[in-house]
Amino acid sequence: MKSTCRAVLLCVSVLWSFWLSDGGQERKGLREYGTRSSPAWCKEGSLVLNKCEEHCRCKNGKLVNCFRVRKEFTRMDTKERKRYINAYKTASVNARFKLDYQRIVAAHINAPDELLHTTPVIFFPWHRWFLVQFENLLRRIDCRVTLPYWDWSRVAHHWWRGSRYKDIWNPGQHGLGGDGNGWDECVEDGPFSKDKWKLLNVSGGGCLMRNFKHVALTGNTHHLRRTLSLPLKDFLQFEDTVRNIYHGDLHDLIRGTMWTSMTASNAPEMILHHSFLDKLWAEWQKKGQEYIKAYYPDLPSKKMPGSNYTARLCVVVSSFLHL
Ligand SMILES: [Cu+2]
Repeated sequence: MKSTCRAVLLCVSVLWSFWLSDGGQERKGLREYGTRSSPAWCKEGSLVLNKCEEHCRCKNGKLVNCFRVRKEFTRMDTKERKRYINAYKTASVNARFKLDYQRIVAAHINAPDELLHTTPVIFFPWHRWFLVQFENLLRRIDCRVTLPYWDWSRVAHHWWRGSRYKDIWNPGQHGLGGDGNGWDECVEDGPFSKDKWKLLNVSGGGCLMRNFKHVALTGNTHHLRRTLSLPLKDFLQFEDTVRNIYHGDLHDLIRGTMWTSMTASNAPEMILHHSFLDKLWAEWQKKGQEYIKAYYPDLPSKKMPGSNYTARLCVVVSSFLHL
């Protein structure tokens, strides 16, 4: 009973992180905690950052109820974006972390595709579990890192654009590089270009591939607003729209490594895409107590493929965050 209460409490904290996640804005007015154990300025009730940049509440001179903040990638500053990309690259190439990186990527490859992506029972909870595994790994490299999300709805009509400094596909060290070349689809610019980074053997090895199809996304801001406003009874419609339209669109239009579930989990953009889908689910859940567990209490209590967690548990993200 006690642990259930704790899980629910922490869940709220993590969902907050999504509400606060519009780039650097939310940091205004927050003071960095540093390493002092009992900061004199820790004003009762104020919100402060701890040394891992978690948002914490100041209570009796101590920082409590700390939670992670996930931010929108194109609204993060250059330094934060580079920090994330460096952690991601370190995880994927450094011998200390590579096996764990591979284990997570392989979990997506080895779980049956139909189960993960065509059954509503598992799609949201499984990918939430998957993202937290990734995030925990990156935070072993730099504890300030959280998974960013990419809100593609804001650029739905030109999502492939990489020419502007803030664009996700920008070729700079703070971007993911752009489209693949016309013949073997290899990405040739940015931190994941073919001369700098390779896919794992479990996903076929070789270069990261993209083959952008310049077609606008269905999920523009208007479409998303409509989907999120669906009433509780239409949960299955909400889930189906996110999974089949929003989720599928990006995989099908980026193509290359993102195109099949046998390789997609090795593409850096997969994390940013799924992190946004997870945020959409979190936004749905924050509409009310009954939305948090809509549909999922009826789930079987079997463990999910590749995971020690049941889908039911992953409805409440922080119950396995170990914060
Ligand atoms: Cu997937």
